[in-house]
Amino acid sequence: MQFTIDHTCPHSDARTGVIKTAHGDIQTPVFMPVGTAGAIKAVTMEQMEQETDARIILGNTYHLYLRPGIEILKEVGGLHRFGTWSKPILTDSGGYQVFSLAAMRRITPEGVTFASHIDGSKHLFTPERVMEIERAIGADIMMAFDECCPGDASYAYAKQSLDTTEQWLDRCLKHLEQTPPLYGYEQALFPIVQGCVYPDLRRRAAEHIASLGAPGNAIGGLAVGEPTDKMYEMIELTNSILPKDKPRYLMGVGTPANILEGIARGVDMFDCIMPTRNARNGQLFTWQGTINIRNAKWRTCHEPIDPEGTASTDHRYTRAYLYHLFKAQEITGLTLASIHNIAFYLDLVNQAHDHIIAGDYPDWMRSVLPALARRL
Ligand code: PRF
Repeated sequence: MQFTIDHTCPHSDARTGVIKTAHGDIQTPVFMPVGTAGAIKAVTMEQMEQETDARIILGNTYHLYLRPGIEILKEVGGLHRFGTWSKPILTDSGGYQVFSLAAMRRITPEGVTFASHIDGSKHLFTPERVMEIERAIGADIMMAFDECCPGDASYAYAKQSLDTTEQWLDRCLKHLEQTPPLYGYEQALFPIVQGCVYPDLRRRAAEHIASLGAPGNAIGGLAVGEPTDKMYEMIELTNSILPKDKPRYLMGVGTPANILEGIARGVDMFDCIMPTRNARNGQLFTWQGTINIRNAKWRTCHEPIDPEGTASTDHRYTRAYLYHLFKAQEITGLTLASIHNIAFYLDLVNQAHDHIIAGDYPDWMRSVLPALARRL
């Protein structure tokens, strides 16, 4: 995997670049739509290709391991083939989903035992096991197995948690050195900086990870209940230490404003369930602000879903029609709203990209933030 930086912003830490993977190039900054169980909820792969500019999608180790299970994935040669997605895939390690979804989880230095949220069956995730699973899924980018501690964790808890995450990272790396990829192409491991909101822990984690020379690095443990200012402070601190010439991925973040602020602080990659989950609740992101399509004010609005939208469905269908679909609980409503929001998030990072190149990124960001925060 290779990362080249094409442009750096003279007024902020923003940059544009390209990540080269075995399944194609990824222009950065990039937003990665979340396909937890190997599907972007409510959207087909054809629609992802034709209606959005998605360049890489995310899968979750925790979910794919529980269902369909890695034997099925191995039989077909991995998730790219299983889901017919030929562009890059990144897998999260389960180090977050186990903590947010599984019941009865118990963390030991060895790993995490947990009960499946599907049938209550018991499982053990160790760093070695997670690497095996991510290899079998066939992700181009595999995330290290980490513990994400809550935004309000005590210093003592956060420190112990970071010790565990660092030991698990060493074990992930060692396991990968000793085992070849299953499908013959390169699968890059990204370490994850944890450390909660404690500057000395973040610094220690970032320095350790910077010394490893990984092909890319991630910032985890943010957007988990801490104040937004703290999140930005931790991003700045972490990015001041992580290598500049490697892609930086801010995990699970966030709102359109969070993404633009992250880009200004040198982040290249983002993922978040917000565009897809909020779409299913009727919330649409636009350059004019967010709208809730279930609001009665849209019942008679015969204007396009989004006159500025990049998806053809944004222009083909009207707000009144989408309002009707939501009211009638027609599942096509979920599809149209999800396509819209994914296309919007990709447009957001693409416009950021163009303004970094134009040299006016911070001014442009400041000019669009007020409208993005509006509720229409
Ligand atoms: N670790 C992992 N996945 C994540 C996170 C993390 O800290 C977050 C935190 N925002 C989202 N997804 N492995």
